[in-house]
Amino acid sequence: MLKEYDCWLQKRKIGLTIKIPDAVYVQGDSEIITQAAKEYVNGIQRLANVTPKIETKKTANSSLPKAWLGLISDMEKQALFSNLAAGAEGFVIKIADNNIYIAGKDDAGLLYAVFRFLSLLACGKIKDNFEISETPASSLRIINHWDNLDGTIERGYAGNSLFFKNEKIVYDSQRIEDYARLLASIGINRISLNNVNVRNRAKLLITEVYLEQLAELAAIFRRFAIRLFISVNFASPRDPGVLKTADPLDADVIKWWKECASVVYKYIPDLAGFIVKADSEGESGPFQYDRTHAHGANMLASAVKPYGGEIIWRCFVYNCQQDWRDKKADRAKAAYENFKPLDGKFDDNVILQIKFGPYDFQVREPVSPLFGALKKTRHIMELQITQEYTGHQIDLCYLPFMWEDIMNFDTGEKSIKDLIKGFAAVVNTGLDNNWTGHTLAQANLYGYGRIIWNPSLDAKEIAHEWCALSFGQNETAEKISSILLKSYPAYEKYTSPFGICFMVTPGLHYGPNIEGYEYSRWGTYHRANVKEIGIDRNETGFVNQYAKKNADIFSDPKKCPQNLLLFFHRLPYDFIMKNGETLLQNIYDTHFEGYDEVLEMLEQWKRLKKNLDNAVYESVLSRFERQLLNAREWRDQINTYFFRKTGIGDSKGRLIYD
Ligand code: GCV
Repeated sequence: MLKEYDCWLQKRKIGLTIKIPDAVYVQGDSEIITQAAKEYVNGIQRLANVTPKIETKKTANSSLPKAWLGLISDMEKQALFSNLAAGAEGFVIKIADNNIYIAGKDDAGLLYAVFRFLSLLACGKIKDNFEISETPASSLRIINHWDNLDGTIERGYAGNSLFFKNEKIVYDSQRIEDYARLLASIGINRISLNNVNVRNRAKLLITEVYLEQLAELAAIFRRFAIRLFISVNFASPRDPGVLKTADPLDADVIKWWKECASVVYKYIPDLAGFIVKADSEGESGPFQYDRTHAHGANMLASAVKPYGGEIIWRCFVYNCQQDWRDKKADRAKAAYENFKPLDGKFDDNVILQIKFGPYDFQVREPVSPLFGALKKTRHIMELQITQEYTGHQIDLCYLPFMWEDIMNFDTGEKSIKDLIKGFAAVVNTGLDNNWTGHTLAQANLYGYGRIIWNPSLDAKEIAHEWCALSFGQNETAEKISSILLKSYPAYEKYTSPFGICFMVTPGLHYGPNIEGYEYSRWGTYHRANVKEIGIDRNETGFVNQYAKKNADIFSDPKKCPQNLLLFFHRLPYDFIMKNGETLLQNIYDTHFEGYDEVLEMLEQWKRLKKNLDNAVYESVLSRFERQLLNAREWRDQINTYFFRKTGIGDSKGRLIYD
């Protein structure tokens, strides 16, 4: 039975496909290698209920088969891996003559190899003569927390912060170790703990007020090959009693950040660096001093450079005071307009972090045109695991379904999976016992790690893997996997139609409010009237931010992918879609279908009752019941809205609440 807390690292006696050797020989004694050995022993205990004996060189009995853990460079001497290669953080696993060889390219690679071996073992894939070599596709695999020092989490739906409470660093070290284990098991190698909106006392995280304790947290993550980033406030030097300015070209400001970095690195010598949200949604930034974002980022980069640190600079910069009457302004254009002209002007330890879409983590947006446009600047993609716009972990929405599409998007030159070598994601975890609020939302955290490690994996494979690891290799797992795969299309169908975005309740971002953002300052309008809906993004010029190949597709309503039609075009309700029906009829149909699909998922879940742990069954059931209400609300409000605007009913005669 699933123990929610253990996520995909369940204790379960599996049918073994190889003989597990009695001993494990560990070569190397670094902190991470020692952890890797512990994980091997614990993993074998939880899956096979035996405890392998750890051997060191001196005690090793070389004649017996063993599990061999070490670095590839050491094991290579035995000419074991002649046909397999691995790059940084990669590994090789090989089974031969009752021996298990688990070898990392480096210490982190060994840790990942152990977790991979255990998950393959749990899935029944390890057989005699098995060989595998893997290297992560991305070198930066980051988790961003938006945790506040008071313990709340911005856009968090799984309880309070794992790290902070009442303006203090407060944590359960066993729990943090368990968290680090979960993250390392899916290959995460960087984490930021505090919100990018760095307010009040969070500004002091880079001072001796908090650094000692932060260093203790860093030490736990370090054993799992995870390095910390800290979110900082660009305007910190301007705080009362410090300086009068935060101008990045001011000598005192430069000195202030250098001194700050020297203190921070004294406590956390391997700190990965700082993350900055500047000139964004009310946060200060270089614009206030007539400086560019390159000025701002490079100034901070030079402060952390002596210590090998990096600056992650977010590109979520847009005018959040827009006037809805101004038809020329287009928020979708902002990231490209702000950062493309600066391409090549950033220092080499600056990394731009760009949200995957031009808006803000919507259920359906095109990939931002900034990907593929930046040629001379390091940049990574920001995803959102926490379900801010995708159902608050009340509604089931399996996100790898969307991420698979993003990975395969061709920027005109290369696909995202070939182009982007780093990802960050706002995480969905908190103090809830199951970490993610909705137990099935664990699949989103798992899926993030897996897809950024290997972007060629598809959502289906990941769902199967997660279900098998969480529920065992059985029919129940298969059924849960099929529910997961239905969930994203269903969510997309019952919420805002065809890529139009932002019909959610303002601020909260759960549930429908069709015109909630229509007359506000946020710049996310759909401009529906009695005849038509959408923004013509040929007219605003947004389409031309893409490479020609994509601009040609997006600019033409006949070629534009249908799920993005209303992102790119302003269309009459009688526009004929691919299925020969009008846009309006398609809106009605998708909304009826979306609701029905939630109902079907709920019924499928009910049929699994006898095979599931009761607590898990009940908690997921209650969420499906709430999701059904939400889907009904969306269906009825959207359909009613368009029925009342157009006066044209459903051709199939279904009830629309007018
Ligand atoms: C951390 C959206 C969210 C904000 C978030 C912001 C960001 O606007 O609603 O809560 O702030 O994105 O990514 O900085």
